[in-house]
Amino acid sequence: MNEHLMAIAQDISTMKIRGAGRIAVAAADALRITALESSATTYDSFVGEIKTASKYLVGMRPTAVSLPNAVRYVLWRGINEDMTSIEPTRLAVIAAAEEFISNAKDALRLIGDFGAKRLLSGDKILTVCNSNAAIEIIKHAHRDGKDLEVFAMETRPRYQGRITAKVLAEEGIKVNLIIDSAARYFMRDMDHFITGTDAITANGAVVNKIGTAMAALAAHEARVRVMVAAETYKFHPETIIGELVEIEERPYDEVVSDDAREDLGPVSIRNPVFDITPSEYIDVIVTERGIIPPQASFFLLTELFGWRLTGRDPWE
Ligand code: RI2
Repeated sequence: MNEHLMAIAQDISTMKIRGAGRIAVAAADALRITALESSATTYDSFVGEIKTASKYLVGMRPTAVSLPNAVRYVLWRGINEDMTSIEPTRLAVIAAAEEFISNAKDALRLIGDFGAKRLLSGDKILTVCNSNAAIEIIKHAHRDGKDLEVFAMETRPRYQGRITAKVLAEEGIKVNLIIDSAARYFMRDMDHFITGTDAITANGAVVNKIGTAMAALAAHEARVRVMVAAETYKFHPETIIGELVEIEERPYDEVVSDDAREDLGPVSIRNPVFDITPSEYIDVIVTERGIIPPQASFFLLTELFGWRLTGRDPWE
């Protein structure tokens, strides 16, 4: 397999490349590089190489649907079974990957634009983890001259909330870093809870970093609006035919040190990375196609994927 592709896949697996959007863009880029550098001499061996690379990539992280969706985008547009010559196929795969990457960038800009309209000067905003899409909304509103204050949940165990806090503070936004369990304490002062997502299901449930569902429940109880920022490639096509979203569980050493592990003896350390927020706790999902209620997820999914929903994965 292409060594650049394997390095990118490794970075996705170890979370050196993380964040559902960045993972998707990195996967599309890995396929672009594979197509560009392939030394295959026949159409069949070229397609075989791209499919093997795709299958390998989608196995790197199980929950973020952005990863298989990015790969689907490239394969559906790049590989056409009617085409039998290698060079046009290589160019089509490269073009599809470049198109995905460019669309992803445009989507972020539009999400920022649409979501920012719902924020008012003086608003206090809770965030979780580190989401480019959520950050884009906050930054956009700030650049529009709105005076905002952010409360960033630190997001144990990997503390991605610190990245969010730093990035927004660098923009000149007032930011407070809080421990995750302080979310309810501060909730009464919040106007919005803004989050990104790794996958949205057909029934409008939002899969996101562990702790999101707890904060959304507290927001619901306190009548604080919950806004989810999501490019449309975060919608999960297979949930429409009943598939469940697999929740990734990562190693114990993200939670405790080896010394603490030993000290705890037979205690098992569990580290699920994502949780599921039901649609009842979500007010709006901000996509590049506009703002939708979570209940519209089914319709958006059928529009996005249509007949392809029950088809075989293009890397099979
Ligand atoms: P953007 C992240 O997952 C977080 O859960 C974040 O909310 C989500 O991806 C979406 O991020 P992880 O890769 O695509 O850190 O909005 O596990 O950047």
